[in-house]
Amino acid sequence: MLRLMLRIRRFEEKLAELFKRGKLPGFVHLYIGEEAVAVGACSALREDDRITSTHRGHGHVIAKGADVSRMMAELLGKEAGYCRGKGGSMHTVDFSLGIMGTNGIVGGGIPIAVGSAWGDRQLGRDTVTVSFFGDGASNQGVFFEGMNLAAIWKLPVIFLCENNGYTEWTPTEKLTAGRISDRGVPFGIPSVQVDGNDVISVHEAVSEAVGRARAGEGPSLIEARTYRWHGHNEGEEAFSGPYRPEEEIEEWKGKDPITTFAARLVEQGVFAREEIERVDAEEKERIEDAVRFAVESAYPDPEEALMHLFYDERPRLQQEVNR
Ligand SMILES: Cc1ncc(C[n+]2csc(CCOP(=O)(O)OP(=O)(O)O)c2C)c(N)n1
Repeated sequence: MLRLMLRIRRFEEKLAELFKRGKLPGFVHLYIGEEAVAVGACSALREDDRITSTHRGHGHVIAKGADVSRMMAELLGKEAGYCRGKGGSMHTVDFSLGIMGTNGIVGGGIPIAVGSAWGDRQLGRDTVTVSFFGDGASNQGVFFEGMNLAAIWKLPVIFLCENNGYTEWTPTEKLTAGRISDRGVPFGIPSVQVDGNDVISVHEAVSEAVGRARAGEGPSLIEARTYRWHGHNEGEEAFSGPYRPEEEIEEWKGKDPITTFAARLVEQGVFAREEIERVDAEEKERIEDAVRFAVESAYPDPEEALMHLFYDERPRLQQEVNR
């Protein structure tokens, strides 16, 4: 868990650096500060379980097993990337790892997750789908429509809201009434709020929800309270102006999910401080390798600009239905 959180942190720090140097095309939304949610959740899943992700999705896909070299290649627009460099940050997909895609449409992953869970049910699979989404997305109609269908059909789906306190540049309490975790209650969906900076709390809540989903007991809603250290997107200061008090940012940095978990592991004698430093050094090296791989990879052929835009799963699905 610690290694994966460090991998996400170092990957994203590198993206921030590349963005500042003008080396990264397009927008990126960094996940730094929220790593415990993705890692706590995905560590409760099997490889054949699925996730749907968001515009702030690098952490989710790394936690679900994505290779950082292929991700870096995708972000740099190279052919060796997950979508041959044609998708970028908000379209990273690998169905073989159960990654149903990062998604630039706020709330867009929710109906995909419900559909995925319905499909699994129809095909008699015991897989579970986790839908990550933000507090802003919890105000979208598809969230309520998705919860309704998942509840009446008892679908194996987990709605995992990452409440990081802001929807773009607006504080959550100015947009969002009541507690997000209460929103599952009218649908009869077991709902909890957890400390999203505590990887173990997230892991335990998701494990419980997974157990219910696999047992045919239907959906769950988890609201994980956390905070993003960086802006809504990199470079936002060009147009956003200051909108968060410095003390607030500093207070949340004091609750860093990585340093607090590392300190706990050292205190409990699970790892020595030097071992953690070694793991961190390995992850930094992995990210340097990823950048080298991506920089050296080729751009896709312009002649292929309109190819590979749709994934056709029908032949494989047909085989499964025939079985
Ligand atoms: C349907 C839709 N509406 C608006 C936007 C513009 N937009 C992009 S990110 C964002 C805020 C999302 O906030 P939240 O769901 O809390 O996620 P966070 O950025 O905090 O992780 C908005 C409004 C969009 N991409 N899609």
